[in-house]
Amino acid sequence: MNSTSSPTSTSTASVAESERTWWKESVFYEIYPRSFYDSNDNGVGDLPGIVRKLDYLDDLGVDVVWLTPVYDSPQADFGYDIRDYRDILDEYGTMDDWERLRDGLHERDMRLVMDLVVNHTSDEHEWFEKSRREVDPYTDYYIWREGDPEAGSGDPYDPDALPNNWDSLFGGPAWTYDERRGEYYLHLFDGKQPDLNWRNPAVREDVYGIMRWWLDRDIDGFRMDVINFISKADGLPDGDPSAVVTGSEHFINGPHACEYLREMDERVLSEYDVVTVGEMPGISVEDAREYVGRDGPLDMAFHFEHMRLDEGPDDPWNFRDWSLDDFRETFTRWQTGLAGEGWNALYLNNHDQPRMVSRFGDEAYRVESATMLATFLHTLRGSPFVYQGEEIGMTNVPFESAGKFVDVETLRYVERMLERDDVENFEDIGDAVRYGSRDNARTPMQWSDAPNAGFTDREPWLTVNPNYTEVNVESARADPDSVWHYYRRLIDLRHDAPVLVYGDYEPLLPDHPEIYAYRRTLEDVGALVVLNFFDGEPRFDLPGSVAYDGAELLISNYEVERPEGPDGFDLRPYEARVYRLE
Ligand code: TEU
Repeated sequence: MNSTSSPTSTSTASVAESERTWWKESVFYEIYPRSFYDSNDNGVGDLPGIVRKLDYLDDLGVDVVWLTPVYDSPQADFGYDIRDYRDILDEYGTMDDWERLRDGLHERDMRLVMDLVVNHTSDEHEWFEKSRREVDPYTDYYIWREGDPEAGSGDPYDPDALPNNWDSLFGGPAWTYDERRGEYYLHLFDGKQPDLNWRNPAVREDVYGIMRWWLDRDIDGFRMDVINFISKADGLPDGDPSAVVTGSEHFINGPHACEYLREMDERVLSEYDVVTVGEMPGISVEDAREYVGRDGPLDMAFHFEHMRLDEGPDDPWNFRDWSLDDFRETFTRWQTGLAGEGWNALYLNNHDQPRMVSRFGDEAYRVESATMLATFLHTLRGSPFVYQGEEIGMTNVPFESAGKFVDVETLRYVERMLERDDVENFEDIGDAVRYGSRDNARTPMQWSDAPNAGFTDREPWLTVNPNYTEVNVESARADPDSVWHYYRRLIDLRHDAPVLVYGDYEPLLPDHPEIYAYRRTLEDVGALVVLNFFDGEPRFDLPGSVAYDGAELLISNYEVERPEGPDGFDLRPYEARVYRLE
């Protein structure tokens, strides 16, 4: 079904040497270790499991693996709550296993990026345990405030009692009262994830020490968790109560965030040839220029604007349809806004988001829409991030009941909603939860049609998607028309076509209701990308500005009969085509 021709390689000589770096030319692959592969049959994925799958990653052709947290942790937020930054969670293996993974990647010319989670720690981290007992130097390692636990009703969680009105991103107040210390501590996420006090230079010094410890173990970079949340506004003022997350204007891109990252760059990062990707909810293109622009401290940023397109303006769980106009406008703004300034980190899903096929594609056209979206991801200016399972077109999960969810954000939301008078039972919110829950992304990787999708021989820690009998690596690899083989071709194509990496981006047909088309240009080479985002069959009329004569089809997710008309062609549902233009 799919056709590819081999791209006539262009030289990269036309890209200024100063612009070229390995990470711009890399395809990244995100691994969520808990769900990747279980080597010791306890139902939980682990590091030796990843080691066994290294040839799989090599065959796929990806260049860099981003490993989400594998550190020692009580797993309240599955690793984003770290108890010891210099140790591996027992369930996942040992430092020796980690070294085998790193070496195995390096032997295959792949790189390893670790997750740096330093906006907060676990409440079981030694620093916090000492901080709550006011043991120096840890007393001010976290953000403690007195509040007024006796105020109002005498309930320490009476809104009048709390130090301010900020919300946690997982819902409920961002403050927890600690009986022992007699004060509240700030946590922008779960109560088991207290925020570090970045104003304290000793905290920053300790973070840099952790970074050096890993960098000296020869890693190739960091993905930095909510790194634009590390600075909180002076005096922690009340936030606008009408905001989706109250207080967020006082901690997203806070006053010293960039300054701390510059210090981190000077003190640590500048000494290593590594890549840094900041996860930055709530940043605009202008903010991104400060963080990742020419003089910015980091290399790339994950922004969230396209993740918000189907979320309600007041309640993110109140999902609505996204529109192609907004989608194209958002991507175009980021493509042009960072042109010549910075580099995009491109993604359509990750371990926190619904599966991209179920969100921006169509499960009824699973293969077509997965490959169309993949074509989009790999032909924009920036570095594509593939999330495990995306390469076989994994979808959202038909969770049977409320009891099947395990993610803290989802559970908190369900709890909160069930307290409301207008929600009688789970099924009243079931559709939203099934669509939006982070658990969709976290079900086990589907390796084969064996029981539990070949992920484990025991009961897995989270439900397996029942479609594993059809959607799995083994059958995808056996089928030349599968999503998996298309990803391989696309990754090869991007490696061989500098125009797809470095070329300028120019949207075509900016108002088309179904087609998203654009041109990439690098010196005298162009690429034309035409994507049908829906299940209709629109005609693509070639814009007059595009010199299509002699265009060569580089990749397409349908068989394309040549020659087509000189002024355009009809598209099939979710069809994607990329042409090379002279
Ligand atoms: O996510 C940050 C973040 O903004 C999430 O709250 C995200 O928007 C939300 O989950 C979407 O449903 C990072 C990590 O990727 C996430 O797994 C962690 O839970 C969070 O930080 C706290 O460390």
